[in-house]
Amino acid sequence: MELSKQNVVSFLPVKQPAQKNGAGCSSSGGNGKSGCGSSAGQGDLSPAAWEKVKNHPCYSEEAHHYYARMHVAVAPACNVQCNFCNRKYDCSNESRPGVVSERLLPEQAAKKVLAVASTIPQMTVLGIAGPGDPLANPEKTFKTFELVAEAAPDIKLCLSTNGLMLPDHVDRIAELNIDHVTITINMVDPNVGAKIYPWVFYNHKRYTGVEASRILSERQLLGLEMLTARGILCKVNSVMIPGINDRHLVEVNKAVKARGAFLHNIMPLISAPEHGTFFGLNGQRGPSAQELKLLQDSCEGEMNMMRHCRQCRADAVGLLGEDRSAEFTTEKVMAMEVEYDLAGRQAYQEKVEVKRQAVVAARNAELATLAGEQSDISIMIAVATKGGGRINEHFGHAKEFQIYEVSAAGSKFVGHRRVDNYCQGGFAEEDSLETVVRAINDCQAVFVARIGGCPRDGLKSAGIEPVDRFALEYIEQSAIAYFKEYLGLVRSGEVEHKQRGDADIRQGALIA
Ligand code: CLF
Ligand code: SF4
Repeated sequence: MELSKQNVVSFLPVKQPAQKNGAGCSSSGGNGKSGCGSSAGQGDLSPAAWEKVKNHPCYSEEAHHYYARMHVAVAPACNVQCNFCNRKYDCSNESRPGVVSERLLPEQAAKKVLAVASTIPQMTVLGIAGPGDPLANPEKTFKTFELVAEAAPDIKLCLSTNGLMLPDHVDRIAELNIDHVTITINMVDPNVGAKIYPWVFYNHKRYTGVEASRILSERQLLGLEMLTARGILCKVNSVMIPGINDRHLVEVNKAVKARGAFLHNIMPLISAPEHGTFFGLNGQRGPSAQELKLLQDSCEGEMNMMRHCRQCRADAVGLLGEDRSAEFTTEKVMAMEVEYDLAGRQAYQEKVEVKRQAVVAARNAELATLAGEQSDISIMIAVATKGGGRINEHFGHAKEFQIYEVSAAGSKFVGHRRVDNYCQGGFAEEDSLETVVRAINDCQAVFVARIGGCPRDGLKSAGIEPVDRFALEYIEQSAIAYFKEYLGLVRSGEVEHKQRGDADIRQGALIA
């Protein structure tokens, strides 16, 4: 992207703001590694694997800007107790704590899937992820998948489980063409597990302590091996619990990689006391943004890391990060006349692919202008976006910021930060500006479609440059252009490059 003369940059001189968590940024810079968790698209995936992931918003970071998923909450029971879960709410293995989903019967769920698919043609994946464990409710789970497979054969089926009962159901999973399975594996050492799982209920008996975790771990790893032997793509979710399994997750990463897992999603523990979980009530903290990123970076070798998980609710609908479930309550769905238009969905998705290719081409063209660039500098940029790979959200309306790391190797999506939106009901909330600053404090700049004068000044005084001159442009292309300018200013001595501080991961209750 070439900049016009009016677009001459006004980078802020870098200054270090107060660091809330005290952990200095030691970001290692984007290495440009390709993979499913990166924005690099097909990369080195086989054509068969690419076909499975290319429009799955969780298995492909790039796809999550364009394609939506939905969950149906048909599985209420659970056979495990996790210390980060309050059983009043949805399964925290794939949901943030404190969320309650509307529970459905399989027939209601199937009708809901058709209703959503007819309204949201870019909805490509049905996941069952709770509110308990889907395989502690196998009949309801598989009945729902059967009904959907028959009525909407183009929708990918996706299952998320704690893994305890997985080996018993692998054949059924394969028969039903469920080719994406997530297993939450928080440990491979039962001594670590005993600090996370007070009990498991297996073969009509309750087990506690180390024995409970030994059974769980053996069953999880066996299930993973059985699935990958059948060519089913497996993602492993792990909750990062500082002081309990944070260092150990490197071992978990190696163990699941050795058993053929396709993708590893390390998620932050969310443990606000108001969620009423054991960890929340006992003061167990979650990781800071940089602690999470450093662990993800250290696990990123041959293994694809997922960094765009939104810890969705068990009845989530829409793009990751948005929640349209209120449009599809049981009452509304049951009253809807649904006509499943397969051809219409396919035509829509073909148009999405054309837009997606344009974004990739623009990014690659901009990246080519960095060829031969030698620099160790990397910066992080927060982006306000509504999707489509563009900078198209007003600062005050953003409920989350996507975070990109940019270096001479290119740009890379490295996470997102949830915030209370600054503009609430037309009024600016000064307290929420502070929350936003803490959430993106490790970023050099924030890209927005528009921004008002007050938040602009507040961001600048925190050392974060508000940038609206790339409004409506492509995110990665703009990030690379900004980085080039930044490097130029550092080299000319106008800006002194310093790594920024740490940032907060939101712990409070969230509705979506
Ligand atoms: Fe749902 Fe999970 Fe399938 Fe995705 S979610 S069952 S793999 S379709 Fe995705 Fe949501 Fe994260 Fe899960 S963002 S919580 S990883
Ligand atoms: Fe809660 Fe899910 Fe753990 Fe069951 S598996 S206790 S529902 S977090």
